[in-house]
Amino acid sequence: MKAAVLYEPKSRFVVEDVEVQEPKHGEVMVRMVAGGVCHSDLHVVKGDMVAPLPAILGHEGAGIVERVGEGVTNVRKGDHVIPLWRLSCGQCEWCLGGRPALCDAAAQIRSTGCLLDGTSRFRKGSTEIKHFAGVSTFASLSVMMEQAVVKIRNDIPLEKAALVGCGVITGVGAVVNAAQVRPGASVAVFGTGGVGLNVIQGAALVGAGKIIAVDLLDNKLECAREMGATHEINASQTDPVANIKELTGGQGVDYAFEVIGLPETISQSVEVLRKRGVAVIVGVTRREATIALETFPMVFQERTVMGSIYGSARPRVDVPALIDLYMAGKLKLDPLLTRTYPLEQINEAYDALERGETARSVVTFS
Ligand code: PAD
Ligand code: ZN
Repeated sequence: MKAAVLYEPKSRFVVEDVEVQEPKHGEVMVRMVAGGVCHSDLHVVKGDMVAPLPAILGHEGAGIVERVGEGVTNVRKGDHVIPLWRLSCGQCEWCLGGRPALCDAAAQIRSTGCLLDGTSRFRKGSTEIKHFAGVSTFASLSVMMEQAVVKIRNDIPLEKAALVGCGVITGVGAVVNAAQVRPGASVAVFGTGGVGLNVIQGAALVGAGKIIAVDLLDNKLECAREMGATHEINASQTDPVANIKELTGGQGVDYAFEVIGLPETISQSVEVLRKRGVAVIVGVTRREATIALETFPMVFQERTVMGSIYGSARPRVDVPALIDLYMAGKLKLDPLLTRTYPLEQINEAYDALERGETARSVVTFS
């Protein structure tokens, strides 16, 4: 099978033939149809986020079950599925407590680059190739745990459905599950890429009032308006903090979302809060990053700062529900999918993401 392998940080993807082994007990083999080009993989490429390498990256995607290992009961050959980059074991404290995105087994998979039995299903000659986040969606045939796939209806095009597996659930979930934005509330969103646009879409879905989009690029801000932003600020031309204060009568916003992953914009998202405001950090920074927090407003204005991983969602329930919303015409996926690339052009797809030319693109497999 063909896959995009990253051998070391700060290098390019190598698209090559990789040997894939049969799914073992509790595992499924998925024929990937589309793999989403999300910024989180780019953090690994740049060495800002550490993952066991060499690995087949990719964590957003959609495909069709090709084969199932022994004991698999949730899905069967031919099912359309979305891989979950945080699987939920269903047994740990976090899964049982309704927080499957924090599953302990998912953390183990991520840190080892292996499936739950501690081994990998990918090889290139004598070299073991690791799994990324347990899903490795940049592979024409990938193997993952049964708990890492969710079956979806088969009447949605899989390139569109792929986006739900990370960008959509992360962005919409940050609004609905993490912040629990109230109708009429004011919202600022720093960074309107593939994930930030879905924060905007989530805010529009729950009936937020002002939805203020902040980015450095006009093309992203145009897309933000299409997704439901009511105001746009180009932070390369003007101070976003002063501008947001001005747009809110000097008060600031009820909710601010940072969807870039930079300490300075995280600080800005806290600075723009009004009394009882909530800042949600979604963007992934370099591992060692810190921010300084002005403590007085935290206390005297009762501010909250929180993080959100995987939309603080329950993906097995939320993924099919989001797809139903799209099919009912209530969730936007079409304007998000800017481009489709063959897997062979994955490096070009990431170059275009870095230059800010695409909102979300997917790679497809011939
Ligand atoms: P993206 O590259 O599509 O979007 C980032 C956007 O930020 C772009 O539109 C940039 O122009 C804009 N930007 C960059 N610098 C600034 C700045 N100083 N001020 C304003 N705007 C700026 O990335 P993405 O949407 O795929 O991912 C965004 C982040 O979210 C990234 O750090 C990714 O790793 C993280 C992420 N987190 C989760 C999670 O569960 N928390 C899931 C998926 C992605
Ligand atoms: Zn992602």
